[in-house]
Amino acid sequence: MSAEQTLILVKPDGVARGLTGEILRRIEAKGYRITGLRMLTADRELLAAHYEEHQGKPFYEPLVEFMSSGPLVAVRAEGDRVIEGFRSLAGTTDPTGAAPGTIRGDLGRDWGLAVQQNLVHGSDSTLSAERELGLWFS
Ligand code: RTP
Ligand code: MG
Repeated sequence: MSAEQTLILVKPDGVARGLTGEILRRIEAKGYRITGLRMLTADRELLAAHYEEHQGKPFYEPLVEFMSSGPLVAVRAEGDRVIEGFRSLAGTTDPTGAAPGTIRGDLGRDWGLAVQQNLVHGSDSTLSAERELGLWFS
């Protein structure tokens, strides 16, 4: 049986702030294996597919704007229950409310910004992990 896989993104704020290493360190320290790594600047087409479920929402445009604003790092990570486990490492969407000890709680910012710059994305189900890994690691 192959281990579960998930798609993690270190968003442009994480790369710009020099937190890529710290975020990868937390993923590995937890015991997950990094099996794919890519740095790229995402175009609107890729982001439209990635954020399909959010199209039409008020934060969609600023989100795509932010996500295409600079390089990001796409990570394929593997491990037992890694999808749920990474969401837990990341903390809640809103960095102000995210628990200390989580990536967003310790390092994320959301004040004075058009959209939450919450450092990371993690797939939220096996179905979305499969879909998103296909987009970023085809
Ligand atoms: P992600 O997809 O990035 O792992 O984050 P998530 O599941 O916690 O959040 P989701 O609801 O999927 O939203 C995707 C990203 O959109 C931005 N967002 N801003 N009201 C807002 O300003 C708002 N809501 C969502 C965040 O960057 C969020 O991570
Ligand atoms: Mg999400």
